[in-house]
Amino acid sequence: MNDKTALITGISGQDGFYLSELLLSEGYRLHGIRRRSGSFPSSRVEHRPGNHGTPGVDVHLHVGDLLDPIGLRRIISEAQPTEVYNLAAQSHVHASFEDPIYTAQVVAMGTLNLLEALRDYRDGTGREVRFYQASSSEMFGKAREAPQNERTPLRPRNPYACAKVHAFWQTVTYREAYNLFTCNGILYNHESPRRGENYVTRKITRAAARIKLGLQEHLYLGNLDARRDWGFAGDYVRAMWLMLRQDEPEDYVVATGQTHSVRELLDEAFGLLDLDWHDYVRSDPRYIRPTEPTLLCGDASKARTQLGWRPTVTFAELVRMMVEADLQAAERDRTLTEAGYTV
Ligand code: NAP
Ligand code: F7E
Repeated sequence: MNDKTALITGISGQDGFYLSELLLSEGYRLHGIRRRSGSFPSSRVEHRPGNHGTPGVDVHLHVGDLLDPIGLRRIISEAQPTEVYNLAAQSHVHASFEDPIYTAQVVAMGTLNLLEALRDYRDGTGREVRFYQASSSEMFGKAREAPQNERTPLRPRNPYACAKVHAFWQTVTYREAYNLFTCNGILYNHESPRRGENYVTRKITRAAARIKLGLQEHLYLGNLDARRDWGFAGDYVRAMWLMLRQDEPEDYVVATGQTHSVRELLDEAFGLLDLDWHDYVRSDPRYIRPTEPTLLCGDASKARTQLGWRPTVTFAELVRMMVEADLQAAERDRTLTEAGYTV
């Protein structure tokens, strides 16, 4: 594939940011889909290279929505992508209990809209397109074994995970039925300074920084005993890209293989700022979920051997990176607050 043109749905999200950086550094022409009502212009998209005509940087942002199949077809025929990365989703698990139908529409039907548009594009033009689907460890849900790998049965435990299971099997089906090059990356939690503020890692690192600078008094959390296999988003988008570089399309688990509890995350983040989290953290039952997965811990042996992928950032390094970024942001907020602005 000499003509490297990628289309990213969900480009304004965390992974969209890191994947854009990677693909631009690999010399891709880049097309991204952003929602009209979404976070644009915003710091999550606006700062990106190419938006303001940076010489030598080829990025085109399209207004679109996974729920608009006609718009998707128009964007695909304009972009003529050789690779499509489907990162768009209502990706918050707790929110999916509150908005199950919307979550299913975006995550399940949205993915199907995209696959159908790609199948017709390929059949109509004869151009091959490779497709990455952002599948999730949440699909393993009530797993009976840990660590999980590509052969572990899917037992989803929340509306988000059920919708991801639908999208997962559609991605497999389009590979087997229509000979499309489609891959599922079954990714475990991956975080970064660009993580949304309502996911537990970022909620904690941001609060720790703001408490340190006197901008916040308390932090309200749910289940502190929950454990996750947390890695760095910058590492994980590399695995996505590597999957589409293989001769055959397959599905891969991407994980660190190590888990930590929310308590350990608190120890690490507050400890970096010489704070004792017990003095600040309060329990709020609103953040407790109706169900939690059993132990989600990934076995990424296949990604290691076939893709040559491995994580480069440890849990402690990840938390440090996030705390440092949030401390800088909090310092900016404090300066603005002291100057009389509301932040
Ligand atoms: P994220 O930060 O929540 O980004 C999701 C993106 O999807 C945002 O850009 C959002 O746009 C966009 N979006 C939402 N609904 C849309 C719609 N109807 N049409 C078009 N775009 C829409 O998620 P992330 O952490 O980058 O994750 C990327 C993908 O990987 C998601 O599919 C997620 O479910 C999956 N995943 C994530 C993890 C993880 O730990 N991060 C693990 C496994 C799988 P707005 O900015 O307009 O809201
Ligand atoms: O929760 C517990 C919560 O919302 C992690 C998404 O990217 O990864 C993410 O889903 C744990 C849960 O991520 C709070 O109960 C306690 O056990 O950061 P989270 P998630 O649900 O694991 C998967 C792989 C995805 O695919 C998703 O798209 O932390 N927890 N107290 C809390 N969680 C939140 N959000 N807020 C709390 O106050």
